[in-house]
Amino acid sequence: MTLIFDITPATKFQDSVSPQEWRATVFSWDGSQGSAPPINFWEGDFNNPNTIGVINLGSNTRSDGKQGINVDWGNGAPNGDGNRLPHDFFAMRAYTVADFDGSEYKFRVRGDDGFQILAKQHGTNQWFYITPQNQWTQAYGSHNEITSTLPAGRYDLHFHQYEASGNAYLDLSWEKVNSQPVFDINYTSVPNNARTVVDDAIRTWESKIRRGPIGSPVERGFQVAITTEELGNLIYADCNYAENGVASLRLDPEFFGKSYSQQKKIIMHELGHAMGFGQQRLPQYDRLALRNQSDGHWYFMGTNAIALYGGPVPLQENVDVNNINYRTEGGYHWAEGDARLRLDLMSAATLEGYSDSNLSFTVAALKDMGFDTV
Ligand SMILES: [Ca+2]
Ligand SMILES: [Ca+2]
Ligand SMILES: [Zn+2]
Repeated sequence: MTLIFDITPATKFQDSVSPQEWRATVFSWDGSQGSAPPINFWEGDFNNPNTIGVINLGSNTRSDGKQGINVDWGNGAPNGDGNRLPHDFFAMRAYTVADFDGSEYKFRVRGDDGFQILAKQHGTNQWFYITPQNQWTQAYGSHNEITSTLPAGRYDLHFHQYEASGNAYLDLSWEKVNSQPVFDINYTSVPNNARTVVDDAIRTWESKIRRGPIGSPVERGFQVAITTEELGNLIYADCNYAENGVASLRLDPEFFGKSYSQQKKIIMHELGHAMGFGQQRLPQYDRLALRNQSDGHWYFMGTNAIALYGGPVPLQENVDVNNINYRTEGGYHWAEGDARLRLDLMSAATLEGYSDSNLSFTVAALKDMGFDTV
């Protein structure tokens, strides 16, 4: 007699998956054809002849709270599902919904055996490659860290992964790169009645400056320590350059007798010094504030400021204040005698009320110094 085995072809299956979970289509691949499956192993998706089925890899929020996935199947099959899935020579194409806000994100990934990370923007269907396009990346030991800036929007964040033999795992996460605030204020002994105006001045500066000169101590933000101190007649405040990442802003008791608008201008002005305006110890300023050899006067020589002014921008040579020992001679304010510069924020006279329209020469100079201005 002949015994006939009725071989039932494996039935492809599709488990249900929500958008906040990882939907993975699992494929088999032929290990005799090479050490890794072809990069386009997934083409046709569910209709590919090597497709085994669609599984749910779980939430896209990991147990550590990060976005991504962290699975380790050891020697076993994905999800420990040895009834339906192989433990070697499989590959998968998985995706979940992810939102990005247009800023920098850091992706961290390690996997066994190889992987590819890519994202498809909803709406445009445009692809973005987090790891290099059309190739497998491997990182068995420490994580690969990749910084990527995707246009703001919603995406299907994909990973492809293959397993030859032995262990299989994938540890993938992404998070926003923390950018420090430009000003990180440390109120040491400043009275409460100055906090509102200080916060206001800082918010105003932060709306105009994204970051300091690359490589400078104020590139990615700095601290300002605020104290009150007797500074002398007609000196309302002073501030050094945040050379070591910390600036000391001192407020004279006279400061508190000024109007809100005057106080704001004074604080804005002193924070300009904290960032390096007029500070010869900041090379990005010092190289642009120069004494003209033929007329003996000081000028600011940055191209943006020159374009705005229509020539070298005159700097104040002597300021009628004393005991400012961290400045050196010449060139640390706009020339007060110049009608167009007199009201600008970084002229030495600061007793007018603050106005957003009196910032143009100062902002042009910061741009010349390498600040990323808005
Ligand atoms: Ca395995
Ligand atoms: Ca392996
Ligand atoms: Zn000043």
